[in-house]
Amino acid sequence: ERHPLQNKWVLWYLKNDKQKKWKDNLRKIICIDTVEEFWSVYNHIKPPSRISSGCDYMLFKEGIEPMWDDKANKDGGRWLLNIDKRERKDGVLDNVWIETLMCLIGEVFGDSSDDICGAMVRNRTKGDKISIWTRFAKNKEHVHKIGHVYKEKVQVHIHRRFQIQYQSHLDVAKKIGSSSRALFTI
Ligand code: M7G
Repeated sequence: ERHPLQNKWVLWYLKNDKQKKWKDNLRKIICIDTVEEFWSVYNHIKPPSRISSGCDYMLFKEGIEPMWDDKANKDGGRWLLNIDKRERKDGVLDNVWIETLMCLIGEVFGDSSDDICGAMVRNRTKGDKISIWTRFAKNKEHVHKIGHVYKEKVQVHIHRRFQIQYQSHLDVAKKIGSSSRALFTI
């Protein structure tokens, strides 16, 4: 029996090859449109804690590329969660990532779910990160709803006080990277 997901999702992988441009390191792995397919893919690939440093996984709605200049992302932003390196041994990164994937495919954001574009996880020596990308940074109501629901969901896995920050892709792209200004913090 097959249980279709409400949306079709594409899993992407970003390889860390510094010789190449960012976009040339991006690979589409597979399109996922049933619950069964989701678990078979999930069980088949390495968890984010075990991919090489500098690599990313992304899960985005079919038709949206996991980059700032896609038309669905250009006016959007991300809720960013920094995960402390010391939490690695407790499995926090992998647990929060699967929770994040469940939020996406489970469409837990109610009438704000349409504003979801996707999510990514970055394995970095300087500190791992997970982010949820939303369509319109100016759509405060949806941005807040998504942030609050998301924080509540991941809270279960993080045994410390933490905050998540919302940044527009425009600000991030203009860079000073992760230190770009946050529009909202919760
Ligand atoms: P990072 O250390 O993975 O994340 O660097 P941080 O900046 O949040 O700390 C991200 C880097 O990847 C950026 O500085 C860009 O060079 C590149 N990059 C990331 N994204 C999502 C894009 C994108 O959408 N387009 C392009 N051209 N580069 C990107």
